[in-house]
Amino acid sequence: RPVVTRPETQAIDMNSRSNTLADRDIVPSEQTFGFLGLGMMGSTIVKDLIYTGHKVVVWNRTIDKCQPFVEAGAEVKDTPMDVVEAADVIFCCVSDPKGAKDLVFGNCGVLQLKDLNNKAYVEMSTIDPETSTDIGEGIKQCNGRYLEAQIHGSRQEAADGMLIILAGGDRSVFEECHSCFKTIAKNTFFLGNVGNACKVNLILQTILGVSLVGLAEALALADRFSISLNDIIDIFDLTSMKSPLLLAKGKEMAKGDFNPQQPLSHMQRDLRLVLNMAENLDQSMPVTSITNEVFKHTKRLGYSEHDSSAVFVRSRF
Ligand code: NA7
Repeated sequence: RPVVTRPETQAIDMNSRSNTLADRDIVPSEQTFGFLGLGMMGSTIVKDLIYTGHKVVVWNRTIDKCQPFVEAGAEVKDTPMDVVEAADVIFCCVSDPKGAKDLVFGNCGVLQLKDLNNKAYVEMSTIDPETSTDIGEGIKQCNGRYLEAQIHGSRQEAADGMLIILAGGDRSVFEECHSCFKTIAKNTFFLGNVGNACKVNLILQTILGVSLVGLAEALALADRFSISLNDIIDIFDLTSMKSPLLLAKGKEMAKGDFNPQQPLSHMQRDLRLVLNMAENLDQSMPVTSITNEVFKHTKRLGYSEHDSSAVFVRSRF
């Protein structure tokens, strides 16, 4: 079993700006925006929201991560509940459905406030439709408005302001977030009821996961034949199969560079959520099931925090 080193944590460069921002002509909303969760995605998003003139109040479980945002002009609060009190619209962007629910229903969570007074809660963490429905109902029962706004894209696409926003729920919240979405995304879709955006996001993740495992297996076979992976990628680039993502991921596999753009643990979480969704519908998804097993095994080999392209390591065994 190889010794696996954790990928280096990339520090957020508070001074970097996506090239696209200058062309977008953003007029910031005058509302106060709360932000819960300053991981890689959350940090990148908040940095750009501050830069484009939005008033932002932040909270993160590991409080140290808030410091650069204080220096950049954000206010920091001690609990999620405090953020909700201080903001009109509150975004949440944490790792998984459990974390997303904890922030709403847990101690010092959003619903401790009892009356949300028509404030808006926007869930950006990748979650399943059932979790989103539960969160949305909790928020509505406390007189709040709810929007699921799933962010589709890699960490680099977030840094470039090139995410795709998939939204469902309260349309008035969607409109109120216009200047924020315009800051961070190249496209924004309103898909109707709560749950729809989560479904679409997870369907897109299914395509991604299955494609990566196919690519990894094919490149591993080439490697066994001692065929240059760079040659395969160059030829692939000339075919009608080529896609920017598969080319980029193929190059990462060839180099063994698994800098986490789409962490492998997130990909496996998404496949698990997809399979749970399918289970409830008796929908057969044999290829996705096997894909999930491949990602699970790669996690066990120590590649949780690497990029999803690290599935190549497992395929080579
Ligand atoms: P990261 O960089 O792994 O960051 C995860 C964030 O989630 C980070 O702020 C964590 O806080 C936070 N987190 C995780 N679990 C919890 C719980 N239980 N309670 C509170 N906060 C929590 O992920 P990304 O930023 O790349 O991605 C975030 C989401 O965007 C994810 O759903 C993607 O699919 C889309 P910490 O700093 O560890 O204290």
